[in-house]
Amino acid sequence: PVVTRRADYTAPAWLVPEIALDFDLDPRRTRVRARLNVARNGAHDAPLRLDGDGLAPLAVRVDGVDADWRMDGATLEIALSGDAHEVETEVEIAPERNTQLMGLYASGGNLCTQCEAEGFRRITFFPDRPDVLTRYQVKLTAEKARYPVLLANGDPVASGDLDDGRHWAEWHDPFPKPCYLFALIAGDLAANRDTFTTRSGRDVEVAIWVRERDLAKTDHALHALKTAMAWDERVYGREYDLDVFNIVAVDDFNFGAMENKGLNIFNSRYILADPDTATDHDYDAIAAVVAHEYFHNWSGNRITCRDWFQLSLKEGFTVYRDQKFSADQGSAAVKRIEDVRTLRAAQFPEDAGPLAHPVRPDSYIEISNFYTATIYNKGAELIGMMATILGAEKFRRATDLYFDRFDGTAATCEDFVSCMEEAGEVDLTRFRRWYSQAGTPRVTARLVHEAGSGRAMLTLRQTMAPTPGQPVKEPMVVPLTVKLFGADSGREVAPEQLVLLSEPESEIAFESVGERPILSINRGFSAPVVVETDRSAADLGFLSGHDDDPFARYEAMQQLMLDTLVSSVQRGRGDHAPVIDAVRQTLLDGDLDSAFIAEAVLLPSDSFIGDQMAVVDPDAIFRAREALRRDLGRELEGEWREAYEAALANRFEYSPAAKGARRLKNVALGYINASGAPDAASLAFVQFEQADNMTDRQGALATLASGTSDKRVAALDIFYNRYSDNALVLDKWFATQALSSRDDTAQAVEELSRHKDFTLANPNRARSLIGAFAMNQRAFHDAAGRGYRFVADQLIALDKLNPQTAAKLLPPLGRWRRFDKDRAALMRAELERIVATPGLSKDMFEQASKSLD
Ligand code: DPP
Ligand code: ZN
Repeated sequence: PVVTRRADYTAPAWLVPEIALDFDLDPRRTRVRARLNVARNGAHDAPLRLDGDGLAPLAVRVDGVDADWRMDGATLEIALSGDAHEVETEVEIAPERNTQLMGLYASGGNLCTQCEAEGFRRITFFPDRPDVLTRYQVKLTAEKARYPVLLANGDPVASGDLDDGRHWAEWHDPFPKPCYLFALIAGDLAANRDTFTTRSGRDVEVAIWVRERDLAKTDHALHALKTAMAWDERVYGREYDLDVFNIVAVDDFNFGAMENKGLNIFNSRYILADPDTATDHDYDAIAAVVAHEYFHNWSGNRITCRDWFQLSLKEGFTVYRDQKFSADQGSAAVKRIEDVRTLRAAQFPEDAGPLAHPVRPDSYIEISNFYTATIYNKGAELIGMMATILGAEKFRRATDLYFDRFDGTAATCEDFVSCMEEAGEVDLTRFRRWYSQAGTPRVTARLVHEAGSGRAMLTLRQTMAPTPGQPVKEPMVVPLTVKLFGADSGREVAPEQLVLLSEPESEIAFESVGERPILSINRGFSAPVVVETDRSAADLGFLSGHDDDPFARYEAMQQLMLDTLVSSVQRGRGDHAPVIDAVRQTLLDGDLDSAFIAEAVLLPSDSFIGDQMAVVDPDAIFRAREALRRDLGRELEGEWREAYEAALANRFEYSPAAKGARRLKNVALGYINASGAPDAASLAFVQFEQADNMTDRQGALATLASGTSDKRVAALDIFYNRYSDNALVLDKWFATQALSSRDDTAQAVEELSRHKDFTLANPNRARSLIGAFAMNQRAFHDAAGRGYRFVADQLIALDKLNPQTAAKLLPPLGRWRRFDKDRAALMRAELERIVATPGLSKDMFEQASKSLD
């Protein structure tokens, strides 16, 4: 397979200022005529090369006459004599046979597109690279009865009926855009419409398009959209720029959603919500993704990426923007905790594994494999660190400069950082290493106090383990927010300050510290690093109850829990008392809100505990965690029941307070169940049956699904029958069982893969079973290798349909280095079997072969 390298970038030989596209739409046979105005870019005599994938030209004309052309592999090559020409091509494609869901495909009776990163070349011949910016004029023609709605990017300009039962519509997008932002939809859809008035007084028609029967589930997304539009005006000074903004939901989608100019296309799971079918988590995710795609209009569309190595330029920044947006809608502290948990669950393992890559990668085989937590979530942390270093005011000045200077262009990460530097009046030379070096820095912090002189010395040391292709690491710039509390008084003894650690080691002195200080560090998670301290259980207990930074408070509790669990795993037994005391203190703290309490008292996940250990022992981790859960359940049973009952009376409402109450209620239910209380299963079953919302119903179902009570099968059956016509809820039914902590989960999942509602053709469904199961550490890492074999079988089958989705599910199988010899050998054997599969996609080849190295 061909490796693409960042160092090889050259500007496009030909530009395409204008294109006219004419689609004759039909699921079996769609005719695509394209008229490109091409312009030679600079002095050279290179031919015009147009990317294609699975296309055969039916006609090629230059300036109206049949032209000389040849195919070079999948690329159409045309020799051109002048500096500007009109090039016409014609191809035929079959959307209904497109199982990759890249390009033009059929979903639920509609025709839709997904072009990022390289799907446009499956629709028509074109220089498929993000630095070719083109004005689009699009005509769609289709059978009217079947496809009454025809949408494309930009503004509608004309439409009409033909006398053969078909109709047509023309759309024009005045903003030059890369072809990955092209989109069209033909379908039988209904709209939830509204008007948004921009702050300069322009009216924008906004609409969310879904199938008629789902209309009632679109209010939340529509409200989120308008809230996001206003937020971007207020916080970043960015206004929407077209007269219409359309969002369409489809059921079969590789991504969560796509930011096509003026026509966002969404996976229906990030649009549809009502209390009966969507959890609070779903509601939050919908608002976040709607905002994310909307924000791309500026950070992504108006300013796009020069090449795909710059992907984090738009994704990291846009995730940062959507995270701040969500933080502004409710509890910023809880949002920060959730974001850090996601980073640790998805990105830290990536950085520590065979697929580690920098936020700005240097090479790829298949760019689809780089839509990763590193590009997105770590990329967002990089923006956050720069915002911290600059401060709010200068950060805003820097983003203004960036939007101003690079509007209408295809830019680079370097362009963004240089704006930060210029407007922020800081030197970010060394900070840039965050873009080029993979890996998670480890910072060791030691605090020594001399009682006599009142001086406290904080010694910080940073190290970073080698990653594939980067054996030696340079020191990073790590912004650490620190503060000291007095162990006796509990008061602040040194105010919060920002320390920029940029050397391998550095010392910070605090004067006039009269009592023994306790270190609070990486407050607010100011840097995406692992911090190691030698703080005692007592000090962590103190911070978990008293730190005034909510994140640091949460973090102290997590560290206390982790220390306890890791020592239990290693010694077979740990002292649970400090954790129980700290959890009690948090539970009974009347100043804390329920959402925060619920987050703080949750034990770290099996896999996060595993990440702390040299060799992961999934069974020992599971036992240690269950033992601590049981003791927490028993020792605090009264407190859990009180918390549970306090939340019982609430009727459904989507508000931060009501969400927090439900969160704490479900966490409490889990602990009551862990205590072994005889009535725990019936408590869960009553909640399951009486719930007026999906959060409570699924929370109860999850508790029952991990247990042994006779209510388990009943609840699963009731749930299935109640929602058998709702694909998104059935995904939850599959995922809940795949995440069960029962001993027979691997077997149950194998059986579920033969269930009549299971299909690999739908990415959500594939992820709900295969993806969820591979996250279930103990079940997936079954010592006999049953889980590995099952996942490999499924991925080999899925690869034939949808390589992109298959390859994204591979990483858990690639982490063999973290496990014992026997498991490692079993995992490697499956990776080898995948690599040896005839006809393997380059997506899977890249992921599996890199994982074996
Ligand atoms: N649609 C994906 C996202 O918004 C890729 N751009 O992140
Ligand atoms: Zn994005």
